[in-house]
Amino acid sequence: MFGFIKRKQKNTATASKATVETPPLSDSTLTDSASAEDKPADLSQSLEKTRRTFSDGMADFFLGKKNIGDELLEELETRLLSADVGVDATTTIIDELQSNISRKVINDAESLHLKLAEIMKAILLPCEQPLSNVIADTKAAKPFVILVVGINGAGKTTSIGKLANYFTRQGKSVMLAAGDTFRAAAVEQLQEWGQRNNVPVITQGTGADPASVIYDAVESATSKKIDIVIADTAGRLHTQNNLMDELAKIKRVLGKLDADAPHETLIVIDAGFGQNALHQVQQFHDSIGLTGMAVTKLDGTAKGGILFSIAKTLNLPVRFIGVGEKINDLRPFDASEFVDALLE
Ligand SMILES: Nc1nc2c(ncn2[C@@H]2O[C@H](COP(=O)(O)OP(=O)(O)OP(=O)(O)O)[C@@H](O)[C@H]2O)c(=O)[nH]1
Ligand SMILES: [Mg+2]
Repeated sequence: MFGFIKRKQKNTATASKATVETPPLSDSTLTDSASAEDKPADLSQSLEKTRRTFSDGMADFFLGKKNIGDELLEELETRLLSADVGVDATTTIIDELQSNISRKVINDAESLHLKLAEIMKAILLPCEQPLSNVIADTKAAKPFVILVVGINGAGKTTSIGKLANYFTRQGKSVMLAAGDTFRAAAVEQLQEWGQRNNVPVITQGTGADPASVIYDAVESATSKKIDIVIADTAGRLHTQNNLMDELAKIKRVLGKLDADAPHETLIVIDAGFGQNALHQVQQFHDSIGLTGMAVTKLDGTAKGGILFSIAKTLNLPVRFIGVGEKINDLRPFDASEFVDALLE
């Protein structure tokens, strides 16, 4: 630990990258812009593209106009697969429906609808482990450090902006760390989110060492008794190995301040990537170890069934889902609400 601090002090003395804290705006500047965006999107409307993949053409079945039997199950199977529910989860759903039909537990459209919802919720439920519960734990670290990772364009920086909003609404104090020092304009993008949320942003500019930026942020948050630090990271470096090495270094360096930090390593994935997103998650998990996921852009894709694939193949909590570009379009993942919105 001491060796690191000595090295760091030496670096700081010679480095051209000074740490800068962009302070929050004054309260009066913020009120108008925050209240203008107060209305959260309606979930079933946001999930419309995926919902239509499920329900277009199924209305006759659900309204009881067609017989409940093999034809219906085949149709449903096709629809589940096209929404990227994946083979495993689809098989579970169809097999369970089949057995309930055989045992006459399902005998009309209503019982079919109810059972389908019940099976789908049961698949997703293990992924519903809200991050706010973890943070609310009396033993939770302060500051609670969230390291946000993922490939470029997945929605990391935007989700950090939304997360800052979510936590400040809960009365938590938040600080952001501009750890994407690779992409030009990434720092400014995060600073804008900081201003919109009225929270400070720690930066050292483009080209700085991300581990140093995030270390400084956590140190500053500790002295200011800030509740939560959310750190942005680059999505692309020259090679994928470079990226993983950089993320591993950030984790190592943070560990010198607090052996348990980062307390959450959150991967952001774009739902539109479908099954490919699963490979990404596995790769990051194998390299650096993840503790949770945020699945974004569910509003822009018909592949929202990816959540079921995630639940079946990855043993990781889905902390949040992103359903739009507005500041409050990120919500804690709720399995029951999600399935109801899909089957509405
Ligand atoms: N429709 C929609 N767009 C989103 C959502 N989340 C993020 N986006 C958009 O996705 C684009 C990329 O988002 P960023 O937050 O910049 O992605 P990033 O992962 O930080 O990308 P890099 O910094 O390049 O690694 C932006 O245009 C966002 O507005 C979402 O839930 N829904
Ligand atoms: Mg970014």
